[in-house]
Amino acid sequence: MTDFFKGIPAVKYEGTASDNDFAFRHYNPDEVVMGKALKDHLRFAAAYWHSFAWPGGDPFGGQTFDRPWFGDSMDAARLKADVAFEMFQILGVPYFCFHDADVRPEGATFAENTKNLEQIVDYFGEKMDATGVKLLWGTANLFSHKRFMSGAATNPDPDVFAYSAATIKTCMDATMKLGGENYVLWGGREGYETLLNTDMGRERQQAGAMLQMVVDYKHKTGFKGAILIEPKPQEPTKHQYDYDVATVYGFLKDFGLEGEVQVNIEQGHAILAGHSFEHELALARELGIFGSIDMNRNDYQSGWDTDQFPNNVPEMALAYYEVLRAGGFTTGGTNFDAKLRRQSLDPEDLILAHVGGMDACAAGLKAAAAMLEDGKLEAARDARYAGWDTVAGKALLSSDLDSIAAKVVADGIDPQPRSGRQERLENVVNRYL
Ligand code: XLS
Ligand code: NI
Ligand code: NI
Repeated sequence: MTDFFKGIPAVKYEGTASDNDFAFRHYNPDEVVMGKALKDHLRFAAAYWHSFAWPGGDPFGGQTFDRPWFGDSMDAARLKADVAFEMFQILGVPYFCFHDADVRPEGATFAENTKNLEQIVDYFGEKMDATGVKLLWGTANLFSHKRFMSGAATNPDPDVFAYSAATIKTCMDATMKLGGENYVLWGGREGYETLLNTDMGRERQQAGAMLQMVVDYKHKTGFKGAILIEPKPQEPTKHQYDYDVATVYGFLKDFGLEGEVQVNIEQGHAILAGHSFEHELALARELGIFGSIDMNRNDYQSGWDTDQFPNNVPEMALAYYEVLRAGGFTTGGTNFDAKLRRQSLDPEDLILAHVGGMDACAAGLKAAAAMLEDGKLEAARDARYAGWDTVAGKALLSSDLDSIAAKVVADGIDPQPRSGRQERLENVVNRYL
């Protein structure tokens, strides 16, 4: 045991009457909702990078957090792992997620990076066996080091493509060794700053080739997890290629990979793309590529990826409504890709941020389940489209313009506008919150 979280108890469910900061009010892991325990619906994961690797900097100032594991040695990396697994246990999160660069010191060479990663993976393996904590997903950090400043797969320099492919291989190996349930590709700097120096056609082909190699490696190694792309419209590059769910789907179709790759949708990225989170979730469901979520929000005034812990229950209810309509998670889960505010210095801030996020998600999911089970919203939706379930409605879709035109005249078709009843439906939603 380290003494980082000294005095902080394991967080338990105490119900809404509790006055204890270190308690869940809504997240009762074993409570059964729609035939499934809450913990199996939500499949919470803590993100290693923001909680343990981020020093608290912003564009105007550097490190604010003093963590005993900050440093570039294997001893520091092991101490970081000790503390991380202590946090997972205090919270009772069943999963975690990591990038290679979060967990191992940067080596002088590629081979040294790989050796450092392998050592930490073994260390994680022991800790996972001892605690029962599992890996939701692994990923490669192909954006922080300066070698990736012009992209990874989409870099103008083939050597960077090679270095990136090799790094992805080591991270997929690490993920497989730890029984990870997914492998995520977020296009960190896969985008451009200016078209004046960018060959977009080549960069797209390079990204497609890299993704094909990832899928081939999955099949070659027998990895059972899902490959997930995480869309984001901008930041760090001015224009990211994986802009949103629709863009990713177009890309997958172009390279024939729509049956092989799904999406990890982040709440804040959806907002940056000018969508709501539920729009992105619903579209992914309809396209058959829904995989997992990063449940961290942005500040609505600032316009960049502030990665705050989620706390807006009405928003989460609408999001989990779409997740439940998709049939819930299979390999995916709810990852807190969220960081503390840089003034939140204390170890207990890290715990309480997750407690609040987990509780808000649980409250949102329960509200969503109640909305779905009551069926009022679905009944209203069905009624709105009922015409399409009639024989005449169905026949339209396989007809042709000539026949339809003749029918409109013969039957005297004269459509009458009907209310969309939006406010009524919004009122219904508020009854569950
Ligand atoms: C950054 C992304 C990143 C991915 C993992 O905005 O959200 O944290 O989730 O590389
Ligand atoms: Ni993000
Ligand atoms: Ni993310």
